[in-house]
Amino acid sequence: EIPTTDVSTAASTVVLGACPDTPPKLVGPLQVDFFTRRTLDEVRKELKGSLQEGGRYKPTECISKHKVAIIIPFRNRYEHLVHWLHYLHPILRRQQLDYGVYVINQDGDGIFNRAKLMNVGFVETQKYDSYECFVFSDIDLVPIDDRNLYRCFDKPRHLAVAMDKFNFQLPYNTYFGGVSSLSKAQYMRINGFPNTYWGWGGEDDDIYKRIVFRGMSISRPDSVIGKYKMVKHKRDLHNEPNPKNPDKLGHTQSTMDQDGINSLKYTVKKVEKDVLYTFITVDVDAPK
Ligand code: UDH
Repeated sequence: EIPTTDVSTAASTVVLGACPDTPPKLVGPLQVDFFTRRTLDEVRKELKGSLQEGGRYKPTECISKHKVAIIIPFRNRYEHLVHWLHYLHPILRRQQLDYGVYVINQDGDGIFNRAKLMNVGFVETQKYDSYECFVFSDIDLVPIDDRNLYRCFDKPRHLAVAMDKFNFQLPYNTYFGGVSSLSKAQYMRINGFPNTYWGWGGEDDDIYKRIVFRGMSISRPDSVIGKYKMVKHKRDLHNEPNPKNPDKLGHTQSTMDQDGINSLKYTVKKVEKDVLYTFITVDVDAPK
């Protein structure tokens, strides 16, 4: 006879408190290099124990106040993606965020549209969780100080303030490119980002103008904490500088109410959940 054991144990309830405002395990300046060759599989092995399917994480030691969707506009930058995942997941974990990583992949080989992909990310990520904060990051930018918090602030935030390629300075004062964060309310107040900046250039300045025209200003970390390394690369195919884009910037105030989250049209082609990220392929109706 097989002895029966009583497997019912008293439910142990562990009450978690809120995470502290300043995450206790941050280390400050980090070593970052892009010479080490890494494969996606190696990075998966490194990180999979701590992540949930779809590139999700939340702290087990406390309840995070910051539910953040990290949105990456993407096409054909797989090598950069591997570096980004290798460095960012541990940083975001130390920052005690409740977060998910969403790669918004432009389908086809039409002209690239960074800002439209970020709008798609804003809409699509809310189907996965009740995100209140959105961090928009280029795939080739890795912060070299983990005190640069990937969360939202009472003003729209520009995070990539001191990039190596700009000599660890802002290229100009109103620069809002690279990495930024906006709360849902801040984002809605500016009608999201423009959908009409095809090809390289201008869209980040348009976003900055939207913020100002809606009576907000931006916040930034200081230039020590806000340091970044960029993976060096050649200009991408189908993302040439578009000479029409700079001219559009003179009209942002009148176009921003018609061109944004309220006029966004796209089709999701495919969603793939990896342990490191959720990969969403979208048709943005790109001109050739
Ligand atoms: N992106 C892609 N694929 C593309 C184009 C852009 O994934 O084909 C994404 C990616 O997240 C990238 C971001 O969009 O980090 C911004 O891309 P960008 O080309 O506008 O900006 P970046 O600063 O390069 O990366 C500018 C051209 C650099 C030419 C350098 C020549 N030395």
